[in-house]
Amino acid sequence: MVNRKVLTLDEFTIQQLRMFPQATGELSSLLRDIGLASKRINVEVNKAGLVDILGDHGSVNIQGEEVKKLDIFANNQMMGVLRHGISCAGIGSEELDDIVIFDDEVSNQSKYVVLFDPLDGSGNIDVNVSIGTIFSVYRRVSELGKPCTREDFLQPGIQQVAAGYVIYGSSTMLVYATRRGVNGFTLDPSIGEFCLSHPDIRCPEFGKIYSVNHGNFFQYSEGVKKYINVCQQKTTETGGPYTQRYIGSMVSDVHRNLIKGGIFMYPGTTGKPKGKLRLLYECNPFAFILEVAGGKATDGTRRILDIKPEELHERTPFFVGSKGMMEELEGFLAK
Ligand code: AHM
Ligand code: MG
Repeated sequence: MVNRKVLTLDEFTIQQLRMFPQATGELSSLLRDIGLASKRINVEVNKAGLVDILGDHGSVNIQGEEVKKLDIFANNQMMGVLRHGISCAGIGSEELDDIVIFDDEVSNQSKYVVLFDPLDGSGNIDVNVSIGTIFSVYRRVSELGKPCTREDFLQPGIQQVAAGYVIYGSSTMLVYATRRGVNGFTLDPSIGEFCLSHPDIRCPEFGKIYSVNHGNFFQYSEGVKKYINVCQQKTTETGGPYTQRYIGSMVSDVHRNLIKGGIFMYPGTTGKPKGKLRLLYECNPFAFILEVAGGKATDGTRRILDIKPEELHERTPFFVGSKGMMEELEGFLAK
């Protein structure tokens, strides 16, 4: 039986809209569009082990990495709903080398641009590990009525209006943040709707989990190594040792730490001083979500949300999580 006490994503966004009579509903409509794309992606991700959709697509993306077929499917779904909706003037995607400006009568009047990683962690698809979609929404700085411009996409993360992710896990969840809060919705497959399951998510100030690729340990800076050592030790201040958990699928790793409390790190290495993760598609959205939930995010020295991007695909070292644990880490990085 359908539980009428539970709000669906649409009902929730409309309820939010009603609290602000001056709002136009464009953001709600955009979130609905993303919800629809993610339901379609979810269907294909669930079938991934069954159909001949797995495997390399044979092309290489702008980052020089293999592209799987599902990445392309997910990219096209996201781009399709946003192009056909009324709220988005253009998109940037981790899978595309350049932005796509929609440039039609309706889109040129749209307030927002959206950046997304359509299927993060897709290297995990063929071993049935949770993967996700990450998105980030900015208000345009270019003139309404005209096509959007590159400047709309290269804004610092602090200008995000909303950010979120979908996790295709043991259940499928959509979590999104606006400045007013972070809310999580679980897909009820029986009605095909995202239902509010995690209202007003707050990240615990301390947690017991640290997440990092230990394989790179000897390539990290001394500060990062020392902090990892502290995570492994029992001290009266930290109450450690902490538990190490690293799925290698950022959406799942950060989602778990957001809910349970913890810290996620993708530091620079001697070979790759800027690490692996992309500022615009991966780090900014999670930095925004975690900050709204009470956590912190830095590149080791700077607040992620203050970084002015120079390129669409730039990478940055990334540290994100519970406020208290981030402050512990900062103590080591400053030394
Ligand atoms: P992708 O965008 O190519 O999928 O890569 C990003 C993923 C993140 O989800 C994850 O945190 C990271 O790569 C894991 O990288 P590594 O295997 O180097 O630890
Ligand atoms: Mg990614």
